[in-house]
Amino acid sequence: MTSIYPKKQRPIRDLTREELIALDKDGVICARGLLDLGSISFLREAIEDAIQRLAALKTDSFEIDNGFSGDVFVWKLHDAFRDIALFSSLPELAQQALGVDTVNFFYEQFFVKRAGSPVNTPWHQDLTFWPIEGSQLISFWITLDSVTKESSGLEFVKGSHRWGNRYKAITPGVDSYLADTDLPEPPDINKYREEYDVVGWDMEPGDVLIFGPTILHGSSGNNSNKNDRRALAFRYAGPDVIYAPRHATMPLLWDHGLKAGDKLSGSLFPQVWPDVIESEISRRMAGPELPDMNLAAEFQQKLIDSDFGVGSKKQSLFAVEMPGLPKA
Ligand SMILES: O=C(O)CCC(=O)C(=O)O
Repeated sequence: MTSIYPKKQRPIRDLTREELIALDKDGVICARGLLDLGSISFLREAIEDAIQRLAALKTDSFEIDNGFSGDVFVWKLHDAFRDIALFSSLPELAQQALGVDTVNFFYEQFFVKRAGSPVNTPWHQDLTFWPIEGSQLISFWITLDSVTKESSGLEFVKGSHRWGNRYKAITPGVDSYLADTDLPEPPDINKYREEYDVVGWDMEPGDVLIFGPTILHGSSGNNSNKNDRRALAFRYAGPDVIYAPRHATMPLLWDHGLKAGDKLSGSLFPQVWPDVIESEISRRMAGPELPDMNLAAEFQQKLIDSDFGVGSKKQSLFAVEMPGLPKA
């Protein structure tokens, strides 16, 4: 049967055996020339449009001053993000990187640091931010601009995906709610750089960083005074990844119907490989889906109850005023 949805794009090249071996061993690779420049210019337009629209909607909870902006799950609102997430070559590349039979989309996130933005991304692992568990997770970090270490190229501690440690989740701007765990702080990589195998690459649009959920990574502020650094991460999951809600993890503001222990699936985490499933994506294909205001209110109430709400001493970056909810 022919699909009524956009045709899946094939990768312009497959991941090579050498790249897959290096990904397993080092925990990260820079895959050169993996995306076509058409997709990059599509994303450039989309990201600027998304930033404008999100600013107007005032839903951008990750917006921090100083030339940094970021957001998550923009694919629910913006069709260009949706089409890259579901129908670009990324699902097939995720299948190659994970070596699994089925792939679900987890979410995407953008990190824009305008020229001169001092906002750094502290060293962190991704898995501790997320209300999930599992090992079959892969992120594709896509730059829309030429990027060097000076302009906030992402750096990694090679091999740290194998250390077996979990560290406190520390975000740009250092969110108090996400850091509210007994986990230890990540090691001070910047202070003791020579003790670690730190790796980073100068990149051109089309090059993609591919990495797993437990590798330590981070970036400086954008110290270039002329080049913006606009990056997006698209993240995919294999079948061993389950929903595992915990305190101090990224809120999910769209109804997903999953219970703790369920495999990621459904309308928030749709299957994308070998094919999309119509019942999972038909609502989104019919139009944008705004965050569920009841879930947003529930999350704000949780922040208030645990002393991270608007006006509290520990106020989280996620805290926003909502009608009907008390302030601290
Ligand atoms: O772009 C950045 O500075 C952070 C990216 C990141 O931490 C990620 O994609 O997991």
